[in-house]
Amino acid sequence: MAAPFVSILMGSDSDLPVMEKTCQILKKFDIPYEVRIYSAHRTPEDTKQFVVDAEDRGCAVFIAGAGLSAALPGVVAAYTTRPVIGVPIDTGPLQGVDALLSMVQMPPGIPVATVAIGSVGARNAGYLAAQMLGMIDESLAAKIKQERLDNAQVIRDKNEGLSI
Ligand code: RP5
Repeated sequence: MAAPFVSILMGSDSDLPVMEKTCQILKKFDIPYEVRIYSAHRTPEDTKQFVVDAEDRGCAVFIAGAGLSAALPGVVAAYTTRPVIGVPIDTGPLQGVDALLSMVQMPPGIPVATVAIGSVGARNAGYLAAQMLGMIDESLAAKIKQERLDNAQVIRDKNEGLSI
């Protein structure tokens, strides 16, 4: 059976600089992923077909980034029972607050695990997906734990180096 993978969707190629941060995290943990541009508003039928097909092919977690009136993660969540993580993109006059509220206010029964606006959220989307896959992959879970230990040591070392 093929390894479970993550499908990353974004509403526009203009979202790519932010969503690349998600890819970097998945790459670091050797998690297979695919990246596609699908818009809930501009290509609704294609979006539905992609989600249904990706689930059939073994997608374990969907990550969807979108800006403005960001319907994409919610639409993805409507067509799958796999976990969906939403990344609000910091674009437009409201700088992602509009996208954040669109994603976080899902109706009961159709959740979207919404992370922070922009690059920080995009990175955490990668970590969250990794932790989900870590539930069925012990070596992945061990890598994530080791990174936490390493990061804690970096803070301790910084304390040692403080000179004020
Ligand atoms: C959203 O509209 C996209 O996710 C993007 O954040 C925003 C602007 O899209 P473009 O006009 O740059 O294609 O649907």
